[in-house]
Amino acid sequence: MKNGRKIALITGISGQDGSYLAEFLLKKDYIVHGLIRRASTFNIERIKHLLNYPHQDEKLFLHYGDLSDSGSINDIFAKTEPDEIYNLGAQSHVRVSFDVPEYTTDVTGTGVLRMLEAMRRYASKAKFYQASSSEMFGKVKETPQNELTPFNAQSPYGIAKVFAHETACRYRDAYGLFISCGILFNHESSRRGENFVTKKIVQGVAQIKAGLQDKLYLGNLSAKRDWGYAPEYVKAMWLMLRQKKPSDFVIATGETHSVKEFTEAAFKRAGIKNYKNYIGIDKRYYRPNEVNLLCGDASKAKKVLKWRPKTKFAELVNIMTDFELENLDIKKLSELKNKTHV
Ligand code: NAP
Ligand code: G4F
Repeated sequence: MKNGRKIALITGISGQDGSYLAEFLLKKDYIVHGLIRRASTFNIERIKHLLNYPHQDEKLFLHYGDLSDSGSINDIFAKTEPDEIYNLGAQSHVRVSFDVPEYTTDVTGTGVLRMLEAMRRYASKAKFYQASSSEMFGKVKETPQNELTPFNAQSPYGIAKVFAHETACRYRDAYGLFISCGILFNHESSRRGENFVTKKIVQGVAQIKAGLQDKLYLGNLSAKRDWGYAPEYVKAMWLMLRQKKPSDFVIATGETHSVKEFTEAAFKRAGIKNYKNYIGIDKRYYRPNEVNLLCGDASKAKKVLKWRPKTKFAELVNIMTDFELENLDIKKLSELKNKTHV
């Protein structure tokens, strides 16, 4: 605490969830510290609007560090003295984790161990949120999946998240630390990374609508996901740290839809008929192991956290598609105004 205000430390603050969470906590008058990586371009597009929020000092601070580097993590803990830690940083792309398995294991798995060790040494009274994932359920053993469903991870990413999750739970038991894990199912928004399927689809649809692209190439269209809306999911993270006791919670909508359904709905929203004419399959986007079906049961979160998903599939597709259509490059659009697929 500083001057009666809570201090939060967020890893992954430059990502989709980190940006929404930072916004949410700043509105609640937290002092927010974020860990960012050095990149050749300044990688804070999603949070740059928060840097002077709300035009006062002492609100948002960014620190260079890396989940692969214990020294930087320890320094940030010692320097910032957080009350709440939200560990969202990860190499979070499942397909890419097959290309860089060792790196993914180090950042997404061992990185969590580094964070927990730092917490044990420098912030043992703090509360810790671990970003666990429905990808841990992998080839699912039951449907829908809840907090007791056995894990069966299929990717280096999923396996790293299982390691991270189990380590977080054991640190909670062994050292009496307040550590809660949110097992979040897929959640999307206009801030979603461009190489995740929902964002790729809506961007492709907008480009096709504008005549800037002929076809959208995808991988496995039959995979099914439980897709929710990211801003609602970061509130659940915060609610988990408001409880008397730490625990694990599934956060999901309880609905599952295929990639094909998402694609069809996005083309429909853009007013493009015969969507199949604009879709191509590229096997490069297939994974060595696929997770065919995810569908979450968030009953525990509904009961204990009083959390509920508000935005369901159809509305999510509309929000994401409308954003891309509204943000099309107007100049290019006017050059191409005679082309139409409607
Ligand atoms: P995201 O947009 O990919 O953001 C990942 C964040 O981690 C970025 O800020 C990234 O920094 C940072 N990061 C990557 N490697 C790092 C490293 N070596 N050291 C420090 N930071 C690093 O992911 P997201 O969708 O916001 O997801 C947030 C967390 O929830 C992740 O842990 C993800 O695995 C997990 N999760 C996500 C979902 C989902 O559907 N979105 C579902 C379940 C769990 P750069 O900006 O520099 O790349
Ligand atoms: O959008 P995706 O890449 O997300 P995925 O693999 O489900 O992972 C996301 O959700 C996890 C939670 O379950 C998070 F933990 C993780 O960090 C990440 O946020 O792919 C969704 C589905 C897959 O089945 C994939 O095979 O879409 C299929 N797909 C089909 N064509 C594609 C494509 N995925 C991508 N990225 N690109 C395609 O062209």
